[in-house]
Amino acid sequence: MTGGLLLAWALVAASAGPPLPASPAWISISSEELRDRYDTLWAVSDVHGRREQLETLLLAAGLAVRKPDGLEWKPAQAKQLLVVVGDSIRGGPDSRGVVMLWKKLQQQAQGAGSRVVVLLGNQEVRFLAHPLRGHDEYGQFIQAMPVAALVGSWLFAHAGYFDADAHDYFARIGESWMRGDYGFLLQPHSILGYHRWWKSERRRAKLKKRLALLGLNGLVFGHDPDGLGAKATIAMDADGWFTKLDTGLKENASRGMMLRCELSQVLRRGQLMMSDAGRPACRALAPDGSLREIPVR
Ligand SMILES: [Mn+2]
Repeated sequence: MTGGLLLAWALVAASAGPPLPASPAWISISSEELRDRYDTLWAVSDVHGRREQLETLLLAAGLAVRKPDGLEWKPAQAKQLLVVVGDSIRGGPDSRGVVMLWKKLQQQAQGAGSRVVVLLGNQEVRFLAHPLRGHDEYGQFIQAMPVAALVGSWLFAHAGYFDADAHDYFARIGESWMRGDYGFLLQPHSILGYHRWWKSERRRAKLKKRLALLGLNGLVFGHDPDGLGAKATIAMDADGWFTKLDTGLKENASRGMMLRCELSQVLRRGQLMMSDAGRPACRALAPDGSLREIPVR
């Protein structure tokens, strides 16, 4: 290795700080665990109570089968990791049906050698903060939802932006989540609440720096149906740092999509690569089962 290359490598290695500590308030899945346990990484967000549209997507993805009592995880469907990036509830007609389906699929996926991770969105936090929320199965499942997931080198979080040092910010998330005090997460500029931060180049640059300090190189988020300026579709930014998931199910702007990443294609030398020579490395699954190239914005 030449001196220049060695210096460049040392600078890159030194730029990442320590990883986040473990916490029940977020999920951490290392690149090694991804490589060893999963073939495919899926993500969906902002289902907003549209259970029928969600079922169509899960069937099209081959992750679920229809049984007389509703959808079930496909028994042989192993090595699939599905991350649900918040706002499963409110907007459409069947929030309870969506949450109970996640609960059932989460249990069945585990038995099949797969995993379903269901994260909080601002709508779930608003539900949890309400004094009259139920403490039944529905309320308990929502209360147990983590705030974010660190999967390989990507962060999955509903709005995605955080305006502080990552270790400080996640420490505060952990404290408030453990206490069941949702004021911090309810703030309009929280990691679950901040609308349209992606419109600001300055914020995008700041967020990239904060993610890089955690050793991360990508964010997958929902929350804004026009995220990155793309409506009714999943989209990726030109630098391959941001993927937005919300396709506008809340307002019936689309029938929904799921992000699908083949880990053999996107996992390179311990890092997830969102883009490959400027083109998105993942695909968008449409309700008709077709896999589409993700538009770049
Ligand atoms: Mn939202």
